[in-house]
Amino acid sequence: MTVERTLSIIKPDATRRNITGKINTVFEVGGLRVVGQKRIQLTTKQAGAFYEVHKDRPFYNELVTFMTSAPVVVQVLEGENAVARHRELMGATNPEEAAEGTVRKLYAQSIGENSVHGSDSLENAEREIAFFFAETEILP
Ligand code: DAT
Ligand code: MG
Repeated sequence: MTVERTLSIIKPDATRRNITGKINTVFEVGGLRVVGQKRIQLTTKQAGAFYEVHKDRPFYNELVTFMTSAPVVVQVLEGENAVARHRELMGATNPEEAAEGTVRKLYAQSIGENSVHGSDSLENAEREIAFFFAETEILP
């Protein structure tokens, strides 16, 4: 049994549609717990740095513009195998390929406006959590 933490972001398409609670219900029912949470407006600089890994991809500018288009909810989720479990509950990047019952199948609007971000490895989770949260802001 490995309890992990992962970084979750509820994206602008979802804050705009007032469905952050519906999304977190999927995560909570799925066994994850919100242990840190804030609603913030990302700057272009922050969004660009957060998604730096994608800087050479054709969708990078579109992604940064979208992520700064409305507030986001950044949160730390904790639970058994949280990194993989969260990705499972999110569903595939492209909502057309996402499994039934996943957040992206239920709520995503397109491959770009896909409602949620989740860390893809434990190493990235640690880095991404530290990007947004001080240790004192995480309250299990
Ligand atoms: P994920 O968010 O599932 O980890 P990713 O890391 O490959 O997916 O891409 C990061 C985000 O970039 C993704 O959530 C939405 C956007 N994106 C990815 N592929 C895209 C594409 N082909 N067209 C437009 N946006 C895309
Ligand atoms: Mg990713």
